[in-house]
Amino acid sequence: MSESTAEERAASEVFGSRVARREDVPLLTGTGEYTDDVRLAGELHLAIRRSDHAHARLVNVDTSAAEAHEGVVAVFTGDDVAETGIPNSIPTAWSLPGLVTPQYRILAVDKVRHLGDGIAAVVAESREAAHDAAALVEVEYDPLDAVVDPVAAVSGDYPSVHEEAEDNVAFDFTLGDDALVDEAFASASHTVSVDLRQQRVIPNAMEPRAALADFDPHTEDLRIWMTSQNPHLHRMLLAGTSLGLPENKIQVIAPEVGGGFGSKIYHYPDEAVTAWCSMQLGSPVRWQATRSEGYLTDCHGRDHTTTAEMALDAEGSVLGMRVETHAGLGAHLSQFATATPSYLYATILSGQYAIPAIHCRVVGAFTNTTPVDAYRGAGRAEGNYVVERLMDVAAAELGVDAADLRRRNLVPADAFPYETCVAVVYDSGDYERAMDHALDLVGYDDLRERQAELRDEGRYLGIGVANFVESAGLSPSKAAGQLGAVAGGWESSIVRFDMSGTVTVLAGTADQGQGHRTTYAQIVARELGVPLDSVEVVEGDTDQIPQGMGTYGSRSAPVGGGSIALAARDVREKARTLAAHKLEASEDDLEFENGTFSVTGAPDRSIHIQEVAHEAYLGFDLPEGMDPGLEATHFYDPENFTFPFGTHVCVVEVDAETGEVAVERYVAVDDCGEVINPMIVEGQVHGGVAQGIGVALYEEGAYDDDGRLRTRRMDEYAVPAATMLPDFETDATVTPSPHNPLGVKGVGESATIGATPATVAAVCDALAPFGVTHLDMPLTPEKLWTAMREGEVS
Ligand code: MCN
Repeated sequence: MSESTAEERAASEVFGSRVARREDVPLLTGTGEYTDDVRLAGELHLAIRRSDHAHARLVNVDTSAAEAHEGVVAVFTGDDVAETGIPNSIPTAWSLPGLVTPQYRILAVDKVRHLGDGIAAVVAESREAAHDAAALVEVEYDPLDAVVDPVAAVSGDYPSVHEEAEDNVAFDFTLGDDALVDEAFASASHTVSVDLRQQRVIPNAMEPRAALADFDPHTEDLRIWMTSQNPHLHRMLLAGTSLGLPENKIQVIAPEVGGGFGSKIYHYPDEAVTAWCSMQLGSPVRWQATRSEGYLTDCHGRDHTTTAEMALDAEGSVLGMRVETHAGLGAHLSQFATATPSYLYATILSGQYAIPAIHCRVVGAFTNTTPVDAYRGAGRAEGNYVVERLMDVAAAELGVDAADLRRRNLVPADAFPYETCVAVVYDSGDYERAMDHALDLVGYDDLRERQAELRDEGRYLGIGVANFVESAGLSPSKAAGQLGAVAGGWESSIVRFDMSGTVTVLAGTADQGQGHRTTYAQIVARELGVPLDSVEVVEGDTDQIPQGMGTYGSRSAPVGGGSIALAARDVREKARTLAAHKLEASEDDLEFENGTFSVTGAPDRSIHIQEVAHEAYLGFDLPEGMDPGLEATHFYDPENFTFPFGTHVCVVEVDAETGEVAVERYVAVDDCGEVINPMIVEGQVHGGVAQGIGVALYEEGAYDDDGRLRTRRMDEYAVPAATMLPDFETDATVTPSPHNPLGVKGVGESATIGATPATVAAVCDALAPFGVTHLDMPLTPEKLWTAMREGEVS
């Protein structure tokens, strides 16, 4: 909590303080405005009739009964959409060599490829009428065999999901030096191998996806409110690839967005269909996903099947790693479906360790399932999981302590910037310091003693240590472009003084719960020395904010925050010139502290930046050649990712009778460089740990062999409740990023990345007496009970 009100404190102290989140009052009192709260006169409601089969040819779609239903205004099919000649394509945003990119239409024609494929759009005067009529659309199918598993999909035993990819392979990606890895394995004293499943998980934002589209047939302007993590990207994709409208005729507004976790990055068919229906009918059209519809259509995460091997020398130094992964992509390529299991995954496989040789192959497979894309931790979670599981399996097989083996292989603090053998340069780090701190906090040595005592009593305590490193804030644009990205990694912000001295920040990122309105104001308060309360932050409206890339990949603090700081500094420099003019001093003789410019050695000759702003807008007395006004736009394109890191330790007890896991303690030491707001960072860590533990112990998006999603409701998909989690013990070390203007690194995904391997390690450690070295997630009581019954007690 903030100890004093922010405005009473010197502005320079605001950055780094536990300022209370400004956004919480409307969010917690129910007065925030979400897409579903926006009301327009004459709104119609859209329901999308989805497929009854995971894989089938469409023989006939009869809409007559639906059209006759009371209240129905129109029913459209995929053929109706195609006839209007729009581009009709949901694109992928990252190309890879040899990538197969079948057309992903906004409504299906000819064939359905998963249960979420839309077949007809039913627009009615009420939501109920639209849903009732959607059920009346009569669809005749010619069913085909479905495939849900990424390894089976490319085996040749199943029909093609797309004609363009007969073998169901969308891409076959490799990174690293194969020959060097072979040499490492040939010279190794020990080699270990593990087969891993990183199961499909389903994002669970509190607010399901929604859109309200309003097309004006006279001006041909389209305004769309939607649950978006990146309104400008949605504007660009609606314009260029799905609807074919001029970009400057579209306004995308993301009001409050109730969580995203990646799922609201993407341009989905549903929002495009909503807008297209509004264009056909000239009326506002609203679509609101139900929770089950979201489970079927929001991009899922993970879905990796991996064989990973590690080669070590006699002292336990890692010599090399070989990784082969089949990544399920689902039925269609979503925007980052190609980047997530390739560049975001393979480039982080070195983890925190100095590993001289790594080779990774990833086969991206089409399956008859919901498209898979980035989910919190995306790619980096999967990569860290692989190297951390290998560390644990190697430690068990070598008979050494898992923390010791990790320590032996850490990249040393004096080796930064550190170039890995998988094509990235870690900007800064002190891995051992964070690891020592986490082990101290948890009391690692004492815990090991207690573990031994409890084992004698037939109780199974497990201690899991996970080190992780993450790439946060995708950049730089030039390199991303060379690797296949179709958009850059920059961010853009405007910092604007008003005449009365208040400041508005227009940011191209888009909050879904991360607290940008607080932390961005903290940045500006420090840079400009103005009270926190005089700074307003605006996000999420493409008509107010000219350009932006959005919020994902933990980029808002390092990239968005960087652009805000640089824009504020541009403003400060213009203000300095004007202040020097007013004070009749040289700019070089001016000091700037807490918002006041003063002449060195003559503190009574001073002027506050808010007064300077007033003068800038009066325009009566400006230096020669200076234009009126005080604002700046800054596009910031970082020279590298930032690489946050940390060590998490999970302590569990597994009930020998039931297989139930009790998480007893959870210690997280995170390093995200300089911290703008420690309370917000802790909140991010808490949420991330909860999600990471959820993946390890409870969550799985499960299909049956016919491609039917078995987990279609919240009571079928186990999201952890607060009562299932311990109090989290969090702390931080601070290793600033050397290239970021604020020294910050991202934190939004870190804890998700650390928590999953730490929890799995803890459970496997608890079951070590039963000969267990690895079990696949989710670690359900049944799975553990069976492993204990089948295992040999040592
Ligand atoms: N921050 C800070 N100091 C730092 C780093 C970050 O004070 N050194 C603050 C930032 O200013 C911001 C928050 O922490 O208020 C998260 O910043 P950042 O790590 O830049 O992440 P983003 O804001 O870009 O958020 C994206 C990230 C991702 S990728 C997912 S997924 C995720 C997450 O954030 N989804 C979330 N956290 C979430 N939190 C909520 N409540 N809801 C989601 O959907």
